[in-house]
Amino acid sequence: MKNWTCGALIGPLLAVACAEEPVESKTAPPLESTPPGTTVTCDGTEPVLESVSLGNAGMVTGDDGDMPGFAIGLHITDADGDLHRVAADIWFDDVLDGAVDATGEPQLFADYFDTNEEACTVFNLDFSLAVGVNGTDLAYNTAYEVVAVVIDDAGLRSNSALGMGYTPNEDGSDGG
Ligand SMILES: [Ca+2]
Ligand SMILES: [Ca+2]
Repeated sequence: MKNWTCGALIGPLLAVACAEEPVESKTAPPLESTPPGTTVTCDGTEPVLESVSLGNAGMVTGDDGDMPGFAIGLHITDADGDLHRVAADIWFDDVLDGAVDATGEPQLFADYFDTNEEACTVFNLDFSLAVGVNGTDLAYNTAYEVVAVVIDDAGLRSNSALGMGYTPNEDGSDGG
């Protein structure tokens, strides 16, 4: 299992930066190494988004300085192990009805992130986006429903999954 945290800002200047959390790797043993320049195709199974969890990501730094971060955690599995590169589409709303309209363009697109793991060896991935809360695109201390779809290295899309949680307060303390 690998855990990754990415910072993201909603808005026209969307930026996503990721860092590996210092957790023990429990992924399967590496397969044969891949010659440089070779495009690897895994077995072509679709990723499965097991759950979406929301919480407080702590303070994140954006163009306007530090702001509280809304953590969107994605727990992903994929039988063909091609979670070594993943991307995600994310939609959200603040109407708590158990659904989010995900038919239009995603409000947040986490572009492909490379774990630098060997191709076809990442079967489980916890991927966390830290989204800056500025009080306008996302309100402080407000319950949101979030729907995400993840995309594996081959471009195959997962099921959509929904989570609900509170954005942090303006001072970064837990909302709710
Ligand atoms: Ca796959
Ligand atoms: Ca809703």
